Amino acid sequence: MVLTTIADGVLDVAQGIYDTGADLFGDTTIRLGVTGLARSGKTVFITSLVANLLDQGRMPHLLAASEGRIAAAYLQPQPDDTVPRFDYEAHMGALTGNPPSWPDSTRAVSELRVSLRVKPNGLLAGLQGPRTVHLDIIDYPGEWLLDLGLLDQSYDEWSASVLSRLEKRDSAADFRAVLAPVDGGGKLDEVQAKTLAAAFTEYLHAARAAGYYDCTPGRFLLPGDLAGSPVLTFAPLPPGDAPRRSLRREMARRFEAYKSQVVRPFFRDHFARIDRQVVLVDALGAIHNGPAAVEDMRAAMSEILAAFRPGRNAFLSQLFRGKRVEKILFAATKADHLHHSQHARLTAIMEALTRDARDRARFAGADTQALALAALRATTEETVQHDGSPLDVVRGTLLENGKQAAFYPGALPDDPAHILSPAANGAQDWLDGDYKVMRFAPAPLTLRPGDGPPHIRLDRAAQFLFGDRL
Ligand SMILES: Nc1nc2c(ncn2[C@@H]2O[C@H](COP(=O)(O)OP(=O)(O)OP(=O)(O)O)[C@@H](O)[C@H]2O)c(=O)[nH]1
Ligand SMILES: [Mg+2]
Repeated sequence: MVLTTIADGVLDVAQGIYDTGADLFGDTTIRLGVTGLARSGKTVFITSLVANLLDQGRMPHLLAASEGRIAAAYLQPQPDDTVPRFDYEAHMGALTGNPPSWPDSTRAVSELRVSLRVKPNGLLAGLQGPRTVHLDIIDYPGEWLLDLGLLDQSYDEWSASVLSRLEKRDSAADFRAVLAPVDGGGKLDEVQAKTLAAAFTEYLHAARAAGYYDCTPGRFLLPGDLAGSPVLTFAPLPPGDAPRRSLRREMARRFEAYKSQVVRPFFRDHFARIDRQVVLVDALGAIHNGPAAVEDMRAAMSEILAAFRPGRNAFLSQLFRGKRVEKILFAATKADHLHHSQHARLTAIMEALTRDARDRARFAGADTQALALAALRATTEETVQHDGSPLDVVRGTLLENGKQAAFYPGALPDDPAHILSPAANGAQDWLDGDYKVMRFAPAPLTLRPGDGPPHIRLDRAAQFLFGDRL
């Protein structure tokens, strides 16, 4: 009797440890996913977050840091041997170089482990020594999440939806011309298949450059080591017969191979193991590109976020088996382009942009928050006189010519509906004027010992994402 009670108790403790992600040595592991569409700021976010965890002088809102409980922070070999390491040193080297530059664009998934020795707080403070918390940060392109939608579609369904979308797009003119004479029921010709796939890939690049986000299959844009392989050598075809050895039959087969050999493994090996997630959004960039870009981004965001509702998809539900992403942060990046007097408006736009998706994620039990941040602050704020009245501007070094400039991007509306409604209604231009963006170079850094790079609200993001586990 006594024995079983004790044994059960031991099991309970073991189960409790398992639930908090701790292993038998008492170490806790948190897997933090960082995603967002291309150029949304993932690499800069991770680099600055890691630098600010190694030196916590600028992290007052990360409670464990401000309470002085982080005894040590260091980089360690990551646990996954087959995933490329996030090249922290090279990215940090670029940001702190002379002159500083932005890190190169990254094309695939990568991972980094930061380990923290954390002293307990509260009642346990005097009784226990420090614990180790491993933060495994995984950088992956948001475009890969868009591929989840492919799993529910047959090749014909996918073709029909892609072809109807690209009918109206100028960026697809070349692909339409290549496609027009093709007979999908005819015999497979590898040269023709390649030509079609290449023209389709070019269209996807052009569409993305034009501000569209619905550019799947994601690996066509970011092929990595799959470039040129059959899983990436297909394109949509109009409906019709698909006899044996026909082009259409082979395209459909490759589409299925893409799903089973590219999409599913990503979700299984990376996505399903994430505990906490930050989704980065270059909302200012989209606003600058106009209403169509905002609406398109909103649609892409809600597609992306569908991946966080495992119930929607049989394959995902099976992968997650009741486990869930516990917290999701939606962050508008590059907020240093705006004077802080406008940050609340940017946050409100971010909240509105992701409202649908956030309501559903909350329903699935995840804790969500929206925030405007700058992972690396490249500007300073000032107030200038303009036409006799004060104007809040930011000042920085322009990327294009290295000159100093004061910049006023336009006033974001108090009510996010003024951005989202014209976008949803297909407006061509903003009614109330233009929103500009400028690209600033990173500012030269002279860091005091103990300080990481300057940022805006990165500490609040960290507190929301994993502060509760430190
Ligand atoms: N001013 C400012 N610009 C930023 C900030 N973060 C990113 N940027 C700009 O956005 C660009 C893209 O940032 P990255 O971190 O490389 O974006 P990414 O999402 O990793 O991009 P890909 O790897 O190409 O998908 C940078 O080159 C900068 O110009 C920031 O905090 N402040
Ligand atoms: Mg990157």
